[in-house]
Amino acid sequence: MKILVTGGAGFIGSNFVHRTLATRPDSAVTVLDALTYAGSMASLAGVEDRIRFVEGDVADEGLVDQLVGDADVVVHFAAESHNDNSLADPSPFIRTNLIGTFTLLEAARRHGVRYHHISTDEVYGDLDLDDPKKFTEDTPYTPSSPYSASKAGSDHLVRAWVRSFGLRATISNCSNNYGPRQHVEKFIPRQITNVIDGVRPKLYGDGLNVRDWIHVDDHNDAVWTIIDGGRVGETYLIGANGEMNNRDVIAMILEMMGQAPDAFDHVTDRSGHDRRYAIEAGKLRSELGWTPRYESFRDGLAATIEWYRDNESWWRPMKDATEAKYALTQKVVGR
Ligand code: NAD
Ligand code: TDX
Repeated sequence: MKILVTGGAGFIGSNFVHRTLATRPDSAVTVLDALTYAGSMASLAGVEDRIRFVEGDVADEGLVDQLVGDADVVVHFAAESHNDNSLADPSPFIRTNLIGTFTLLEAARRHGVRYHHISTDEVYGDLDLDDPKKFTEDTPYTPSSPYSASKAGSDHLVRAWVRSFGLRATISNCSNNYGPRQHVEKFIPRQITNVIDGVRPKLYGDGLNVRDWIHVDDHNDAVWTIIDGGRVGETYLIGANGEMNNRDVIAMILEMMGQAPDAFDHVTDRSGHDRRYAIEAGKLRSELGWTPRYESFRDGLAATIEWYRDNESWWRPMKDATEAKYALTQKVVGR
């Protein structure tokens, strides 16, 4: 199968490429990635010789047309992905997440190519901490940030292309991923690398915000399950019952790294900060038989800490610039 992976030099996309080559060695993988601040060839180390890498923009119509025309399936990971950045400057989010998706959809329509769209649970807004409900495929869209609104818009484009043009597409909306090769701007890698550097972890607001954690390999296995067996036109939520509040995650990281569980700083809260995400993945489990392999968040987190300890050369080049950016907007407000 010839697979076009957009965003394959980013966190989830690069893990998808590694996993695809390990589990489906006959696949012909092409990666299209613009190598923004979030993309790195180092994330494809060890497989560069087994893939075709194209540096380019998903909003480049001519390039996208050529690459999509040569594929059996497109898996679209490329995006501007960080909420904090979308608050500082929404414009690249509109261009990449909306115009980029539109460009890919048009090419997939012209060439009749199967398309899988990678999206997020953030399109559903947030839940109260004591709400017994979780997000399902029927939850209304109420995105909070420029990032989540741009992802919501891209999902709507996909649905319109299915209904109006008969595009053979599926969508998945996944919860928060963790694992190797995640940019140090994101919550878990930021705290792990801070502790390695002797810096106190940084908690936004009261830290009671809940995220529903899933290992990146479980996400990517679910994506393959949907490409293989999902019904065209359908949306599948992906999650692994990993709800935990940020304060508890920081305490776990500190404890696993030999520090006191309260050795963190409270910093300025994120504007519009979503309170809680929680996924009900029953449709994916019952219809397609998917189950996560990582049963213990603690074990997955321990392996992730180990990866950052062993791969400082991967994250060191991005650490100072990331913290310098945060320093412009975040102040320590308590200990
Ligand atoms: P990431 O920021 O780590 O990687 C994004 C990749 O896309 C980078 O390699 C970057 O260079 C590339 N890219 C950005 N703009 C591009 C453009 N215009 N053209 C081509 N390439 C471009 O992101 P991630 O965390 O790996 O997220 C991947 C996808 O998964 C995104 O669509 C995101 O919305 C979705 N998602 C992420 C999570 C999560 O927890 N990280 C959860 C659910 C869904
Ligand atoms: O230093 C921090 N301290 C902190 O308390 C950072 C960077 C984050 N946080 C909080 C904010 C969130 O409640 O941790 C939580 C997780 O933050 P992020 O890693 O920025 O993720 P989130 O905003 O939840 O979005 C992530 O999951 C859904 C991905 O970045 C998105 O791409 C995905 O769609």
